[in-house]
Amino acid sequence: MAAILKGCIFDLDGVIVDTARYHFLAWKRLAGDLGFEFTEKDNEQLKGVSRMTSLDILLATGNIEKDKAAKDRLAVKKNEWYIEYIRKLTPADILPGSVELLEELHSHGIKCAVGSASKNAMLILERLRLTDRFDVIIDGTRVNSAKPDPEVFVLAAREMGLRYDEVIVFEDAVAGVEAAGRAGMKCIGVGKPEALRMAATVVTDLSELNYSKLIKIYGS
Ligand code: B16
Ligand code: MG
Repeated sequence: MAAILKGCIFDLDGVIVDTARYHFLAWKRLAGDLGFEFTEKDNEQLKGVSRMTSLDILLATGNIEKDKAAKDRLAVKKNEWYIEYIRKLTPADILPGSVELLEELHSHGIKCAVGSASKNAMLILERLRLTDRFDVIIDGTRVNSAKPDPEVFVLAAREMGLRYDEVIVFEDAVAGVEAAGRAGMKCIGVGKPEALRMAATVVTDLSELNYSKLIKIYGS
């Protein structure tokens, strides 16, 4: 029997809200403290990957080696700066089409989840006043393995009580698209088509989607 779409799993940073800018500003500041330049292009590699992997990439960019304790301190510092930015988020920062799509999906009985690598996801959702719009929230505090490992999406589907072939994932990062693929989940890329080639379809933002378009993509 053909599977029916029953759930949607949304990545947070880059799909529901553009926090990549704030991650960049905080990482750039850290790089500045360590004495090297960190560009927006360098920052592309950090999208969707965990905080500690991001730090490893940043240190490699600056040719810097640190022990575990020093890395932990740097990650805390970066996160403090990042939190200063995200505390200022308001519902006006929600990316176009997100609220409308969530409302429409709920009206059709489709469950909605967040599947984010961020350990700050709860704070971000609170600031955006979106917490109650999701049936399930899986964030970086709930998983052992970061994207491209599929754990975050697998847990989200499981908590929604759905099979992997009954959900669609929305992702802006290459690591996230790969994670969805590894879980056997259909994935819609949000962002640039050239970067998200593994996704079933790529949209600029969620305002390009509605329930009937999703059903078509899901069935294709
Ligand atoms: P944090 P997502 C990811 O969130 C970001 O895309 C990525 O740039 C960040 O390093 C990661 O969260 C960890 O974030 O430092 O807040 O725990 O895109 O999976 O929602
Ligand atoms: Mg993302």
